[in-house]
Amino acid sequence: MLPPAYIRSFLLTGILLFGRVAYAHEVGAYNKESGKPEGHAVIRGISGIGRMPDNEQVSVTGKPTAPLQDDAPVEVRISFGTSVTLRAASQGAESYQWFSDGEAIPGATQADYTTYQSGLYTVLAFNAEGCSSDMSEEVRVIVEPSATPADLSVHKWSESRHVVVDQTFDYWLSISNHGEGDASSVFVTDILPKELGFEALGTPELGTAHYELVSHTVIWKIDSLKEGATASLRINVKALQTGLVENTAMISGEQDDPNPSNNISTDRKDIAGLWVPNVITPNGDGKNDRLIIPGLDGFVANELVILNRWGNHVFEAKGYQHNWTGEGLAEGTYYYLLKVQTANGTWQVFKGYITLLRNRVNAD
Ligand SMILES: [Ca+2]
Ligand SMILES: [Ca+2]
Repeated sequence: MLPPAYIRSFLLTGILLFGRVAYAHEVGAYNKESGKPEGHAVIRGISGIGRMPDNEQVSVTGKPTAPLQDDAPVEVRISFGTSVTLRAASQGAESYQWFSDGEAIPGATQADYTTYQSGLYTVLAFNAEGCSSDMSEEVRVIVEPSATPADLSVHKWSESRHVVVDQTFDYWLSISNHGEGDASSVFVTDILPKELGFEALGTPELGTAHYELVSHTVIWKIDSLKEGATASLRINVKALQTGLVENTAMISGEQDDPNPSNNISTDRKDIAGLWVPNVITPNGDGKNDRLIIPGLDGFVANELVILNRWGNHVFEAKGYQHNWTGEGLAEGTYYYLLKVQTANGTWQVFKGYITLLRNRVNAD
């Protein structure tokens, strides 16, 4: 019989029977030397408010024994791609909870738990009353990487469309394992240059990805990339400055890589301050019917002049509203002169040709 060295009462939540309250008493004993609770029982009863349990319903259950006793191995080594099943054995246990590196593993509540990942594994046992055992001994699972080399590659590219300052656009990272073996602990990094602001990441096809603000780096981790497998990741950014943006991504894995030359990929993209289309087609089909100048509204002020081939002004605007349709003008080639004022007060001049087409196939 357990000496009642500690007694803790608690209400069983949500149970009310004809105005009476269900109680549970936890009864246990302390170990004199360690001072820790040792031995455990639960007595359940139903009583009127303010009275001791009248023992209408009583159950007494011993504490389950700690699973994974002394005979369990301390360390298990498995090779990459294989798994090991850990087994908890506890007297009086109804359910379990497995932990990896101290974190409860969701859904891992059976006596057996199968894993293919490294970690320090422990398990708790619960009896029918919900009393838990002591935490089990630890079992370390070590996954040893495959020794077969794997040729990883990364390819980085950006959207081909014109991008001006303050617009967002996408980069893509595409990775492959060309073999001959499977790759493990694959690590892809992409440092965004100062000309770009990070906006969002797509969901990677494999693994997990995040953006590290301090280092401006997209980090993409994949536990396992099988021989012949590919995966991609979309990175959405905003252009912050004009000029050529160079952006490099790198890949590495745990295995030897017989071809390091494809482990790095650079994309070069020209960010324009302005982009003036070189054709408009004012035929009412909704495509390129007006001269729309992306990026123009990012400037403090602007002045647009459009001239015909004889040098006559056919259109003039200060603070252009993207509304020139070439109305009343013949098809043909026109010349534009666009002045824009930047935030620091300086003026920049853009000039070039615009072709006006009315009755032909639309040029997008
Ligand atoms: Ca490679
Ligand atoms: Ca059109």
